Amino acid sequence: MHRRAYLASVGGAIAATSGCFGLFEGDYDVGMSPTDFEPQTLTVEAGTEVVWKNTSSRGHTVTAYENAIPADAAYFATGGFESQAAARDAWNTLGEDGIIGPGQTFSYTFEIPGRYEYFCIPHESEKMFGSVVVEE
Ligand SMILES: [Cu+2]
Repeated sequence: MHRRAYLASVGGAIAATSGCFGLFEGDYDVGMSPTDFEPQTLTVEAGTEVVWKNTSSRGHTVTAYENAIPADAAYFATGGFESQAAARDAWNTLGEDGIIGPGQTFSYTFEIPGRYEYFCIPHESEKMFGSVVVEE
């Protein structure tokens, strides 16, 4: 069973009442402004599917830092790349491969506890970083 993370940044009481149909149930867990992931840090339980949505008008990526995820976790990146180098290469040589356009989503299910750091390739220099903390 995979659980969706629903707005971890709101209070527990509100989140608890959102159920299957509540006002606060979004269709994503992490939004993307022009230069930030929101929230920048999301904490979920193991087995949670996290959905990112590009809520801005700029193209972004969700690209894991392969040395900043748990050792036995699967690498993840928009575009389905299997390594950080492959994701960067594709972006640079294939023309923004792996991009998430405005309104598009990406999801990844976090099975292994630990801390996962990721970034957006085109806005790394603008410090567009995020992290997901996965608890047992
Ligand atoms: Cu970006």
